[in-house]
Order: sequence, then C-alpha cells, then structure tokens
Amino acid sequence: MINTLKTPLIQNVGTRRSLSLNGAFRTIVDPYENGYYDYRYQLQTSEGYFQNRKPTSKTDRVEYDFDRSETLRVPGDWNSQRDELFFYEGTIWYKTTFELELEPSRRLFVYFAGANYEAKVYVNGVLVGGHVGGFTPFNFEVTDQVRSGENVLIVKVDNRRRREGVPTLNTDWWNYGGLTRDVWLLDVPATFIRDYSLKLASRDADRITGWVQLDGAELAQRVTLRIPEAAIEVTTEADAQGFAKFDVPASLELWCCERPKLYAVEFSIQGERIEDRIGFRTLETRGHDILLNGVSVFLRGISLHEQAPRREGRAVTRGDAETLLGWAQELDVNFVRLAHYPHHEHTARLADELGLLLWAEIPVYWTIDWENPETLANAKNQLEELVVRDKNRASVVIWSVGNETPIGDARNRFMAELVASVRALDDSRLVSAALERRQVEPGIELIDDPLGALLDVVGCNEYLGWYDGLPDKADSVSFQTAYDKPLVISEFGADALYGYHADALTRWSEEYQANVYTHQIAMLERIPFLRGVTPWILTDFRSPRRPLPQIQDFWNRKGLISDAGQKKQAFFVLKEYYQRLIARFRG
Ligand code: GCB
Repeated sequence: MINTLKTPLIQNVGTRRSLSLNGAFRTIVDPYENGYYDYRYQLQTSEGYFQNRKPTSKTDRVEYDFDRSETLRVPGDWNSQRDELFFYEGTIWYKTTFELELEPSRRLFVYFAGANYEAKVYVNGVLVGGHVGGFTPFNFEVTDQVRSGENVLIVKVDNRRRREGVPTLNTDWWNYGGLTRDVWLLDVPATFIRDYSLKLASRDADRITGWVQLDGAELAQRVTLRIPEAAIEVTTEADAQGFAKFDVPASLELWCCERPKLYAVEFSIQGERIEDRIGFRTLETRGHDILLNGVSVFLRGISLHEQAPRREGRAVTRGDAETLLGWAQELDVNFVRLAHYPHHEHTARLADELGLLLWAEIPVYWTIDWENPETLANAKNQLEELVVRDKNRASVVIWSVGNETPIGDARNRFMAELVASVRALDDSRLVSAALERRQVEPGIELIDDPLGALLDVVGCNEYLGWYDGLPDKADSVSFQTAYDKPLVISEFGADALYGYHADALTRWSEEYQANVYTHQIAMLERIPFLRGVTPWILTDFRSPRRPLPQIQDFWNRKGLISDAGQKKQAFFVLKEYYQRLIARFRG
C-alpha cells in the first residue's frame, strides 16, 4: 500500500481559508523508530510517540517528551538546521498544536505541500493517513478528529532511502529529510470545489474546456465559471457525482514567454468561490518543431535543483524561487528544467507570471526497481499528484517521466506505463524523458532508446568534455536520431569551483568549465533537429556523491553559479549563446 487513507488532492490551497501550521515544531530524532515499534518490533500502541503522553503520576514512566525536545523549523529540511543531522537518514517525529473553534458546517483537512520521504500523520493521537514520495502534496480530512480548543498534530517523517523507492538508493542530490514544505489546516465548506481544470480546447484557440469536481453532500448543484476580462460567465449543473463540465467559446489573448497573459478566473458554487490566475496557450510538435501558439520555439533553458540560493538546505520559500528563476532569467532563458523531482507549486505559479516554460519531472532516476509493481504504483502516484497539482499552469509544457534510465525489457515496460498514465491524465502537454545516447562509430552519437518512440520530445543527456573525453571531443561528434521528433539536450556540463582559475584544460577550474561550454555550443549549433537545451546546472547543489576536499566538499560543482551566488565564467558563455539565439530568431 503506497498511501494509507489517501484523500483526493485539493486544488489551489493558497487561496482557501486556512490556518498555516508552519513554524517551530517540537521534534524527536528516532533512528531506531522506538516511538513506532516496540522491542518485539510490533507496532507501538500506548507507548507510541504519536500518543504524546505525559506522566500522570510520579510513578508513571514516559520516556519521551516533545515539549522538552528541540525544535525544527517547518517548512525546512532537517539536515541544514542542525549539524548532527547533516547526514541523518531515518525517522524524526514532529509535533505542533493548534487552536480551533469548530463551526458545524465546515470541514477541515491537513495539507502538506511535501514531506520527504514517508510521512505518517496523527491528529489527537489518531492516525489520519500516510504518504510516500518526497516531493508531491497530500491532504487528509480531519473533521472528525479535531475538537474546539487545543489540537495536537504529530507527524512521523522517515527519509531512509529504499531500493524499491522512487527515487531509489542512489541519487546525485542530497536526501533532505523532513517537513520540507508548507503545512496548512484547510477550512472548507461542507460541500466545496475540490479540483478543477481549465484550458484551451486542444489546439483550438477559440474555445476553452474545463471541469470542476465538487466534494461533499450537495453534489448536484449549479457551478459558475467567470472570466470577467474575457466577458465569460457560464453556469452549468454538476452531476450526482459532483462533476461539472464547461465548453465555452472564447476570444483570448494567448499566454506566451514575451507576454505571459494570465486571466483572473473564478469558480463558484453555493457558499464558495475559488479564484485562480490562468494562462491559455496551444502546444504541439510537428516533425522536429515545438509549436507554442503555432509558432516554432527554441527552448533556451537551464536545469535547476531545488537547492536554496546562498544558504544551505532545500529551497522552500517563494523568495527562494524568485531568486533562482531570477538568476535563470539573467541567462536569457525561456525554459527551465525542474530536475529531478517535482518542485514546489509556487515555482510553477511564478513561472506562469514570468513567462518561463517548464519541464516538470518525477524522480524516476537511474536504476529503479523495474520489476516491482509497488515501485510502479509509487511512480504513477507521484506523477498523478504532480499533474493534479500543476495542470492549470500554462508554464508547464513538458512532463518528464524519468532521467537516464537504462534500456531493458522491464524498464521499457515500466516507462511505457508511465507514459500511458501521464497521457491519460493530461493530453494537452508534451511528454519527454532524459535519455542516453550511444556511440555507433567514432564521432557518431545515436539516440535510439526505444522509449523515444513513445515520447513527444526526446531528451538526451551527454557529458562530452567531462565524463567523456576532453572539451574538444565535441568538435568531432555529430548526433543522429532514430526519431522524427524535437530533441532537447537535457544535460551537459562540467564542475568548476568558483574562483579557482587555471588554464582551460585544468579540471575544476572556471576556465575548464567555460571551455566545455564553448565546445558544446559549437556542437549544438550543428544539430539540425535540436529544439532546446538545458545545461547542467544553474547552481552548485549538495550531493553525498561529491566528497573531494577543498573542491567539492559534498557539492556538485556543475553550477553556473556557486553556492554563495557568484557567477562563474561559463555563465557568461551560455548567456552569450542565448543572446545570439534571440537575435537570430528576431532577424
Ligand atoms: C547526470 C545526472 C545528474 C547528475 C549529473 C552529474 O547525468 O542526470 O543528476 O547530477 O549527471 O553531475 O554527474
């Protein structure tokens, strides 16, 4: 069972009536899961930490006390908050309290924007649900568990890596654990708008289609959609399951990178109105081209990890996302690859405002447990949670189902299932994956991974000049593809320590990295079917795989910007390429 007591995800929580539970939580570090299992390794009952027991007499034995334990900040990873937790992988228990005055006609949900990796959630001592997957949101209804006055929320978060997990044991990024994203108590009417979708009817810029899903007792009721700026107001009747459909003629200014037009949209039912800001655009591929609103675009991109800018830890705030996307924009990009897992919802919302196109990805990374049905169910679930959350974001143009997964029968079947499942969830975006290529003869690199046949856009990672030869190796290489599809070079790069200067063939120097970029760009210019590139990567990021003292110190140094926010030489090499591309497309 991937998730226990799963309740469908609530859309657009940011605009709902809510109580933020962010702040300092009392925490107990529990490497042996003592608060969860007894000495026979059976589930704890009365001694479980989720009971939040206090001694009731002087003879009473209680071996933990949240209220005398240290705190951790939520949202935030634990690794960067205490030195002794830097490498910690295991369980930490979180506890907070909140005051309520219950209103009879309201329903309450605890909502987690993300918790890495497995969470078990208890309200007033009762398990309300569990969730697996570190980067997607989840919510549980707690209407029947809460009471007027003080309530206790306890969450067990376990970030141990697992072979059958998604991701699996091995990743080139830090396994930041904890309640890494916001926690809210959502307060909704007895019947409420749980989810909705609104977009242009496929490739038809004159009609919008959408749907609304209600949740509660009064499902068959009138639902109104309003887009005042487009003079749209329509009312429809939800069916007995609370599902209402819209199909409306519209004359809209389309969302694009240069003018990211967003419309204020309102959905309303008896007793509730939800507002959003939504952009409308068409998207398709034709041969090697990616057409945005019918016009071929070249994706001038950069890859991005959710690594906090200029400080340790996972990026958590909207301010962090503003800094990171701001740096990306300084490179003159129109595209960002959100690697290698779903980033926070506010990143896609910000990209909507800024006119940045996004590649969104799930952590199906390297060698997952391809034969394991639970692993597949887990990957599908993470993909679904991502699509449900971000389906109304015009900025998101590509769903990526994985990164550098090794060709083989079981993997091919697994990935085909993911492609089919993302298409069933959303047929309005492009599907991709970062593949690998193979050398068929010296100087010829062929992309023919069978997964490519199922994708709309073929992504390919290559490290010519870093893991594969020296920078000038790229000069004698040409790319071939088995697919009449657009190609995005989804990674290339080289490590450089900011401020380390040497000649252009000295590893770890800024000059070496810039040299790799120079040769790569010349090579990219010779690939006729190339329609985008997302070099690896915007900023240095923490990785346990990078121990080299004085150079890496557990940072992957392929950033164009250092962990302290300084731009390396290669930043300007890439920027110059992107400026040339802009001038070429204008000219
Ligand atoms: C890759 C991976 C990426 C790594 C990068 C590297 O191919 O996709 O996750 O961080 O190489 O730096 O080696």
